Amino acid sequence: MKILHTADWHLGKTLAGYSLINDQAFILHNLKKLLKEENIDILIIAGDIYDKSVPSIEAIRLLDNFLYEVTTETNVKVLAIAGNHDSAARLAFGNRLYQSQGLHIIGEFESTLPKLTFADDFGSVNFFFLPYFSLEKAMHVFDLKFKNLSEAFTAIINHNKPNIKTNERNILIAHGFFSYFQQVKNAFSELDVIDSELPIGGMDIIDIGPAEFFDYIALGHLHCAQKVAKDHIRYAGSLLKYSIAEAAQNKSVTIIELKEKGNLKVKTQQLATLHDLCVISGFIDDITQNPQKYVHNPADYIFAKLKDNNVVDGMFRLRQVFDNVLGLSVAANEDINFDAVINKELKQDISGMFKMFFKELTNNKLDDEYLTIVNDVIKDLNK
Ligand SMILES: [Mn+2]
Repeated sequence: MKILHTADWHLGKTLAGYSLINDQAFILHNLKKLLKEENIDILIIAGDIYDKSVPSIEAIRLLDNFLYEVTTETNVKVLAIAGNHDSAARLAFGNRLYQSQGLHIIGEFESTLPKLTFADDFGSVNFFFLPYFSLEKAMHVFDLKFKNLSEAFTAIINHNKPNIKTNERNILIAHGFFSYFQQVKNAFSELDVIDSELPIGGMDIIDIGPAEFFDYIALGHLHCAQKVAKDHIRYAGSLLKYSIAEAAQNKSVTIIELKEKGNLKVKTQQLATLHDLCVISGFIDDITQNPQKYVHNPADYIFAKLKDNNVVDGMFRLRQVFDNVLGLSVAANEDINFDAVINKELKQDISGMFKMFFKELTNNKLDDEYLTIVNDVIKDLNK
């Protein structure tokens, strides 16, 4: 059985005012081609399918078309869960009807995880659906108090264990911030730290340990493709680069080839995109005179880290050479040591703080005439 694992599509997302809908349509078209080329049996979408709980019409149309084409043109079964960006109830609309078409969308979290079984030459493969859940939701569903999400997740796994045939192949689809606490514990054991001092068990991070017996865990939420300590526990990463911080990441989908129990092959595959997202660094004059030196496709999404200290019309000048400029930063602001500034500010009076604030915003000194006005205002306020 061949499974393609993706997550975090964030359909309908905008980036600095630019709609990414054409980029998303382009990459979904390529994903559909890949499903056919690779003879994929199962497509997993591990949550955050939409960017907003009430998605845009364009985003709904794009998903509707994609799902229609995949389920009618191929034999691929689509298995999807809701992420924290999705509205569980809205995403699940029609799901009982769609199941007969090979489309399984699980929106709402339930204590007994919905299970779906497919067979191949090696026997049964069971898929378990764990959509995004909050601590409150887990406590409500179980009618129990949990200290954190990790405790709730352990309860979910223990509750479902009797339904899991461990001699068969089992796959968990989940959305959340998972980590492997045992690895952290091992790293700290050398430092002679007692359990209660470990920097783990935070409210939001969930220990995947109790679920490691699954043959594969298809995760969504973190946008960088990665394994979680073990090769069979993986984040597929987002479909596209969705923030400037993701500019250096290689986006991919994950393909899993399941053979007999205990035998699986995992690989990642990149998909062609309409535009790349690039962070470039240089002086404004050089960038605008030699744009090809910085970006090979002028239509890419560009964020410019300018080495100049002060640029008045930077965005205007960048937009004359690049189609899609997301923003810029200037060297003067880059170099500010904010901790030092804050500590210094705390020791200053209000007019001193205002002088620094003014300098930070404008890169100019507040002249005496204005300073007198500011001081008068402060005096008035103090009365
Ligand atoms: Mn998420």
